[in-house]
Amino acid sequence: MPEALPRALSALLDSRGFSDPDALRLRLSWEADDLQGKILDPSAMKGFDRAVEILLAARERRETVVIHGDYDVDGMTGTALLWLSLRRAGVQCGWTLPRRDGEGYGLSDDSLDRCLRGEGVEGLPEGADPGATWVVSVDTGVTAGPQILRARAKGLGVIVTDHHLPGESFPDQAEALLDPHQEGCAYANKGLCGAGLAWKLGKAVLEATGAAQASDPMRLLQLVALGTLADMVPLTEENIALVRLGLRELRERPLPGIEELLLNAKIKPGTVPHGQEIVFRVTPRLNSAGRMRQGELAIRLLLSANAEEARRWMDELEDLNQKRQQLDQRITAEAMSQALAKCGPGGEPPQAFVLSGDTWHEGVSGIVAQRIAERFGRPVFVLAPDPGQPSEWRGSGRSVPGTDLHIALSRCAHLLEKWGGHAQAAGLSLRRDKAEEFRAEFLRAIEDARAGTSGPGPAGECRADLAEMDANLLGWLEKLEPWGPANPAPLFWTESVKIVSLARVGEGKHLRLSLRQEDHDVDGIGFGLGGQASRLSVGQSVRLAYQPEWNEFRGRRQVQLRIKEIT
Ligand SMILES: [Mn+2]
Repeated sequence: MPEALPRALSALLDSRGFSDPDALRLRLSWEADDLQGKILDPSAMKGFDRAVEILLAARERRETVVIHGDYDVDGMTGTALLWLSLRRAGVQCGWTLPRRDGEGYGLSDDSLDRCLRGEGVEGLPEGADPGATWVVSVDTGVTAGPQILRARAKGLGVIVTDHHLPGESFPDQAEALLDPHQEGCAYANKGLCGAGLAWKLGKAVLEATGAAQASDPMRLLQLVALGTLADMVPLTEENIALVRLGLRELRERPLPGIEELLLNAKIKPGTVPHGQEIVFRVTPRLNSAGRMRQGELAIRLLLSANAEEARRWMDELEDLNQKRQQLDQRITAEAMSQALAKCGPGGEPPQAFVLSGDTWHEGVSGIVAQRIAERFGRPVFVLAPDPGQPSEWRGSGRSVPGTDLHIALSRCAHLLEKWGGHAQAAGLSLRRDKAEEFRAEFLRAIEDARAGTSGPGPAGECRADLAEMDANLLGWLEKLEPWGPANPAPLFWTESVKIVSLARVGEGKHLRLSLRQEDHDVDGIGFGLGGQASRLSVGQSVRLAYQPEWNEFRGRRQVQLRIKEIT
């Protein structure tokens, strides 16, 4: 197979370090057998066997197990699939999410007490004692040591499944702690997301009870694919395999709720959706429920038993989604003007931004921070009032490539009530009277983090000719998907490209170009590049960095370039 690869693809894979023919073949494979071979044995994970043992014993003793999720897509898909698995394995279990008013995020004293009392727990079998003996967290819990200790004193055992980094140390108060990042954990895929971890736990319990054959855990990978893509975890080999298998399941055997979701997102039925379609059209619909702190809606949709039920939950989700879009627009505009006011006289941005508003909503902080970070190329925290804690801000942070938010936050830890996250995205709780101090300390930490990193050179990872951007290459590139962290969409570059025509489109924000290299013509679109029109002219020779893609217009399908940089 490798000899049939187009030159530009070989060069790309070479530059990414895949030159071994076997590794290459697997990297491009969507065959179920190849992909299943990439799924790692979970018993290498510290705490894993202990967690399975506890759940099997709880099943024997008919003790109530409550799955305690969290509000993002990863947490919600993980909660849904673990419930489906444990129920099929015969465990007496229900699920819950933190309550909207007052419980905060993750495992809290209030939410654990509520599990003990059996309040607000959905999905329990009829006649079951609603009060929990065990709580299994999904996608949360590594920062909840004190809460777990307190619950334990009241007779509630906690199994933590999480993939985040803790604030200071991992909670050894848990009966079992599963997090690939913890010290002494031999599990090789440190990029596994919360839903992936929950899936492995559910599958192991199903296998141990002999129910795996009948209940088909592979089908639930469709939920793991959503969680993995939405959480922006690095696309390691195992994660790529989980996503590809899950995307196939989405097409071949969608759950009723997923089918409704795909329909609503206008994904063509019967096709394997692209990762990008999932991230831009499918998961945001689930996310809106979580961000508005009504994640129950999303989970009920995912657990719908039939199309009729799924349609009902989908309608409610759509209403919520529209409310969220309105909030998003208003807060983005306000945050943008705050950010502009902090720029220097020549428009140069500060090292980082900490923006806040009393009428802002935590449900859109992350997306607003993302937009500001992209617009200015600087790390951003967006702070909104905490609905449960009037004296505190809740913040969502987004960073830019090369600047580690987690390290910067760790330097501010003494000012924060709660914090956690990754290099590129993080969250925090902060007392209002500490906000100014935090702002100053955070800017200093970011300044130090950025010192010594040189400015970016010209963009592009692989040189190519425009003539190479053809249907054959695009077909091969699809096989390399999904794109995301650690497997970015390839950026090609070409020199000596002549501008044949150029026009500003979309109220002047974007740039549409006709381009020529030797006798090869191709169209290009540069989103957000409208401002560069004034320094470009027809006939000029430029260097381009771009991603090739399909453009469908009036039934005609042709290759176009999505232009990222013109120099
Ligand atoms: Mn997660």
